[in-house]
Amino acid sequence: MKRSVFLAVIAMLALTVGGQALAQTASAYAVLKDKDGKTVGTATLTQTAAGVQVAVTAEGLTPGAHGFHVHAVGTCTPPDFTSAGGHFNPDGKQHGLQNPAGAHVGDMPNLVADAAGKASATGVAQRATLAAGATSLFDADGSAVVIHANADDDKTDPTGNAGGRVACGVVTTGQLPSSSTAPAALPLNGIAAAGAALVLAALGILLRRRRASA
Ligand SMILES: [Cu+2]
Ligand SMILES: [Zn+2]
Repeated sequence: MKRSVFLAVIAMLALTVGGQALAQTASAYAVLKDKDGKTVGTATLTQTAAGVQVAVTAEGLTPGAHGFHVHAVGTCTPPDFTSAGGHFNPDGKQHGLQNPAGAHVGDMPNLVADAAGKASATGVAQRATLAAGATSLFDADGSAVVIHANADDDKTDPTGNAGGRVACGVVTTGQLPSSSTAPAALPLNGIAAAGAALVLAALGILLRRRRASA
């Protein structure tokens, strides 16, 4: 029986440590607020081979295209959100996905709002990482996700002529809190699956030992 308690403790430790590591490196989120502090959207950030995928849903936008970027500083001070700095640009390139001298790591395709002002899209901040490194979104001053008033022309350095900033959210490590409107969190399923596998393995060892001693 002592052994089973020991195994259970090991399994719980593995789950706790594994879960925290996943939450710190594999995913992040941002709650997007407008100049009045009202939540107008959320973004879920996931590490991929190409960079950091940013899945955003937002509402209350003017219909049409809106510039959408990762900005260099994780500070969103209303009403103009200039505190978030310029586009995240650790490589020292020019702005624009269509600029031959581009692009910023934080550049992503326009977010397009429907007639009701709702938008959802998935962009990738190319070469960005949630882990440590030269292109980490978790550098010393953090980073922010910003939605602009106008369309990004994908060419004009350094802003794409996307106009003012209408929503801003600080990139935060971990899972989107359940209090905000959250899409299904896949990494949590991964943690649950790893936990189930560990418990099954522990049970298997126990059964084998019982059989051997019987
Ligand atoms: Cu921007
Ligand atoms: Zn840019």
